[in-house]
Amino acid sequence: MISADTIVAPSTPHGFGGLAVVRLSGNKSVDVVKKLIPSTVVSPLKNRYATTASVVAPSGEFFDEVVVTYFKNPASYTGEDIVEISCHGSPAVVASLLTYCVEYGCRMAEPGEFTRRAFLNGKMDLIQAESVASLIHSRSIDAAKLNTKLVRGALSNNLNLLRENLIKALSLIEYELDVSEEELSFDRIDEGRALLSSVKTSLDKLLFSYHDGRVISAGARVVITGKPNVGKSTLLNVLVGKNRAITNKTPGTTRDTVESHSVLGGVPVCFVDTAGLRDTPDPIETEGVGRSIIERDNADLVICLIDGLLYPIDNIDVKKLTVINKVDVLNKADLNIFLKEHSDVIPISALKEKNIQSLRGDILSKLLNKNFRSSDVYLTTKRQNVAIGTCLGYVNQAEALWQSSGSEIELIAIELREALVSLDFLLGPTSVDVVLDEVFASFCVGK
Ligand SMILES: Nc1nc2c(ncn2[C@@H]2O[C@H](COP(=O)(O)OP(=O)(O)O)[C@@H](O)[C@H]2O)c(=O)[nH]1
Ligand SMILES: [Mg+2]
Repeated sequence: MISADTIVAPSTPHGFGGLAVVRLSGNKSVDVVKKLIPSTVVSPLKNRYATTASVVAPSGEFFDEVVVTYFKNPASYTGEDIVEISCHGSPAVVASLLTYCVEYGCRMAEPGEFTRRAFLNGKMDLIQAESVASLIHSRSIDAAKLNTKLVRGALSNNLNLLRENLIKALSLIEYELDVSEEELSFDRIDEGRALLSSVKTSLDKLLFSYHDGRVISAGARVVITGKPNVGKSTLLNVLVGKNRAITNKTPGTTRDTVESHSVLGGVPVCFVDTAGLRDTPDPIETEGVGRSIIERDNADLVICLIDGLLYPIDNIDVKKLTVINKVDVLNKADLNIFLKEHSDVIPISALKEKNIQSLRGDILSKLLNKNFRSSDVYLTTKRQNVAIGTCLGYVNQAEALWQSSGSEIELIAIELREALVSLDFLLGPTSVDVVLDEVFASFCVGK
């Protein structure tokens, strides 16, 4: 499918740099470039060659010395004719170049439109397309590696295998419905059951992978809460390795939430410092406390910080990581007694940076499952998780029906078709009938 419009957009971020890349895609790309770079009329762009050339402004004036690379359709990212122009990296140069392209017949691209076209032209499926976006936004090398794997089709291949097994199971049923007058034979019952059970195992494994996949790919929000003056802001600063939040012995110093990014064992973490939780007549601080509560409720992990000078403490919540601060100024004997009674509490000194490395390890083990292996394939988005969950629901129903009498085989077919539709949300639609025709082609005539 080739779109009517030829689109243009900067492919590099806004700002000053050595180079900026402006990309065109569509069947008018080469014509637009001919107007922009008159020398390409005489010596046409060569497919997959980078050429140094001069851009001339519509006024006829020399504009910029650029490098143009042409990717002829269909062997390009979008499947259409693409021209990439590397110009000098000033936002003013980029803006003018875009204006000229529009003047010569391009339209400014919508967000994600290049990748959308790549999908529509069969260059990638939906998982690959959304992983391109996640790859671009990766905040750690592990996140980038995971998303690269998905862009290259690791999850799609996995799901295509599942799809094939579902279609095989469906073909057994369809065969019974179309051809056979008998009830499902025992061989076919066993074969179908085995297929469904293997599909179920794989779907379960994928669903389980979502938690870690999301945390690695999108990152985690770790919120530091506690009463005023316990050392939350000091802890934020030490965890992110910079003096981000103001710390002071005056209680109620932090009012707004303060965020700072860091990478912890491959997981991109956004640490959030919050206003200390207390009742206060100050309306600004009260607003801060309200924000703390919202942050706490939306966190992937809450670090509940307590002040060692103020214990005994109350309400240790097992779902949080409870950390006792200021151990540098605590009586050692008292602290040891306390830790014996509260073995889950992690002792630190944010100020003296004591036990911080071990706290980082504890945070990481709360964020990721124990058996996380970066070599495995993971679901990374909610959309994938929902589609796989839906698919599993239908497979479970199909399996339950499969156990009961042969008279209900039409119902099994309905469930299996629905299961396949839920995979279409990830892989793009494949007509089940087309695939079934293929499956039936392998059956002998008369069988
Ligand atoms: N002795 C000691 N003082 C600390 C420690 N952590 C923070 N403080 C001090 O406690 C006070 C309050 O710290 P701050 O980080 O602003 O607390 P917040 O109100 O919870 O954000 C400051 O004077 C810090 O220097 C620690 O580990 N040991
Ligand atoms: Mg603070």
